[in-house]
Formats: sequence, structure tokens, C-alpha cells
Amino acid sequence: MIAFLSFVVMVLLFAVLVLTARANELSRVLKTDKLDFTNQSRINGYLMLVCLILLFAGAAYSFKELLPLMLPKAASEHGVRTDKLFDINMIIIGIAFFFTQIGLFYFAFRYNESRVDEPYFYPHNNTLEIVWTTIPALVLTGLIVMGMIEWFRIFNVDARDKNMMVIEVTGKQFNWIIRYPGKDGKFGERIIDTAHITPVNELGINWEDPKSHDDFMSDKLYLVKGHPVLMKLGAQDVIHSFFLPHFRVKMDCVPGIPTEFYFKPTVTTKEMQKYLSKQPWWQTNNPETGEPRWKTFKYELACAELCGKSHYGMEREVVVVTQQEYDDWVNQQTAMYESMKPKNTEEPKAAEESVKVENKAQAMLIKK
Ligand SMILES: [Cu+2]
Repeated sequence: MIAFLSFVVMVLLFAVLVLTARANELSRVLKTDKLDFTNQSRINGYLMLVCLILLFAGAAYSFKELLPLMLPKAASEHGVRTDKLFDINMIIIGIAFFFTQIGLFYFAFRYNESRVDEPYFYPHNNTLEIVWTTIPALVLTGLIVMGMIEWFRIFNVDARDKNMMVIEVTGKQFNWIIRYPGKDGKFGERIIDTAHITPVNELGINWEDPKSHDDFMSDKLYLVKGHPVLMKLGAQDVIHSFFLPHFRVKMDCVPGIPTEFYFKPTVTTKEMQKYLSKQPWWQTNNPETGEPRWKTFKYELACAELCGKSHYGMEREVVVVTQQEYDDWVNQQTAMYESMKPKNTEEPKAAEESVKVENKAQAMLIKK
């Protein structure tokens, strides 16, 4: 309420100032025949110079304060290259910004009414037109070509490593289902229909396919440093977006249209923590844990598509480890096929059936 009243007071004060100035102006018109704005023009001219200085001071301050918060250190091979492209873009835009703003404000100052009596009419100059069209066109073409080369490099299917890991990630409201293919490196078949997709088999895995018998799920996304990985992405309900900010990976997960992203992580979680332990902000204490922030640093997987009311909760931890650590972790995992088997039966199907019966019973209860 106080904020609102303050705002109203400010608006009214501004209105009073404008109206007083206007009344002053009109009274002068009544006194003289000709309006003379020379003095105001001079003041405005100097104000333009002040604006220019404030603009650059503000831009420099924002750069100093915000640049370290913009992008975290890249932790993938292509991430380092795309960051370089980003830097090149920023430098070129920065140079253009610097000179055009100086021109804009300086000209407003230099050629204000108090300094120039007669405006100089300069309608056309072919050379000038060619220069200021060609240079930006060439620079923009260069930037686009560099971007396209990098794009095709990232999405070049032929250049993929034959030994890459493959991980399947499916987005749903509001979670990620992360499936690893197990020791055989191959995923079991999925059948997307109501008979196969059940609360205990969300992906609709066909248990009759032997390739499915060693597939396992994980709460965290485990990746190996230096080992290329292909993420096979999908969604079950609405569009989600698979976003790994540190790895500069972002790809939509679309129901019915499989997408994928191939990349190579280059920094383990521990190495990143070590790097961050030298960064000023990360050395400050986390009030929740009472420890320096770098100690609890985790890579994150987030959803970058506004996909519903609990969209913010679609966060998972990403762990980058060495090959040895990864192998140890894989050995500790239990295949879904095993964990789904009820104690007395051989087939996971029986477990599904029992859940189906339970669901039916629940549905009947609700109906009643
Ligand atoms: Cu989402």
C-alpha cells in the first residue's frame, strides 16, 4: 500500500512539474512573439553527454557484476567451443554498441540548436550507403557461418564414436525417467499402448524381449568423463526440454517424436568442485548447510520447457565420474526385470497383473 501511495505521489509531483513548466512557457509566449529554445537546447545537449557517461558506467558495472553469473564453466567438449562463439558475438556486439552510442549522444550534443543555426541538409551518399550495408552484412554472414559450422559439428551423426554410451531419458509431468541399457548396451523394446504402460512399467517395456532383462533405472544421471554419450530423449505427456546447463545441452522432449543429443563430458563433479573452490562466490557459506557452497555443488538436469504447475520440480542430479567409478556404480544397480519379479513368480508380468488388479479394485472403490 505504501509503495502504491508513493508511486501516486511521484506521478502527481511529475504532473505538477510538467504543468508548471508548460505554464511558464505559455506566459513567455504571451510576453514575446518568438519562442527561443536556445538555452534549453544547450542544457539538453550537455545532458546528452551526461547520459552517455552514465550509460557506459552502467554497462561497465553490469558487466562486472553480472558476467560471472551468466554461464557456468563449460563441462563438455562442444560447450567450450560454443562459449567461444558466444564470446566472439559479445565482442563484436560490444564494439558496435560502443561506437554507435558515442555517435548517437555526441551528435545530439554537438548539433543542438544552441550551436548550429542552420541544419545542413545531406540527403544521400552512395559510398556511405554501400559501406554501412556491406560491413554489417559481412560480419553477420561470418557469425552465422561460424554458428552453422558448429551446429553441424555437434549434430554430425557420422562423426559419432562407435563406443558411445547410450542413455534414454523420458520426460513426464513432473519427473524424468532415466533408463540405462545395462551390460549388453542395448535397450529392451518398448510397446506404447495401454496394455504395456502400467504404473509399475511406465515406459511400456516388453519383458519378453531379452534385451530388456539387464536394463536399469536411475534417479541420477551418471556420465563418464571423456566418454561420449548419446541421450535418447522422449516425453510421455507434454513437451519437456532436457537441459544440462553446464554441458551446454538443451533439446526438446516431444511426445511421439524421438530426439537425441550427442556430447562428451570433460569435467568430473569432483574436478568441478575443485575448480569452484577457488571462485569467490562459491567460497561463501551456504546458509542451509553452513559449509562453503562449492562443497555441495552438483551438476543439474532441469526441464527448460514450462510444462505445468510443478515444472520447477523437474530437477535431477547429474554425476560425472571416471570410468572406474562408473563401472563400480553399474555393478551395484539392479535390473528392472529383477526388481519387478515378485518373490514367488518368475515373470515380471505377474507383478504388473497384480498391480492392475489392485488398480481395478481401487477404481471400483472410487466409483462406489
Ligand atoms: Cu517439464
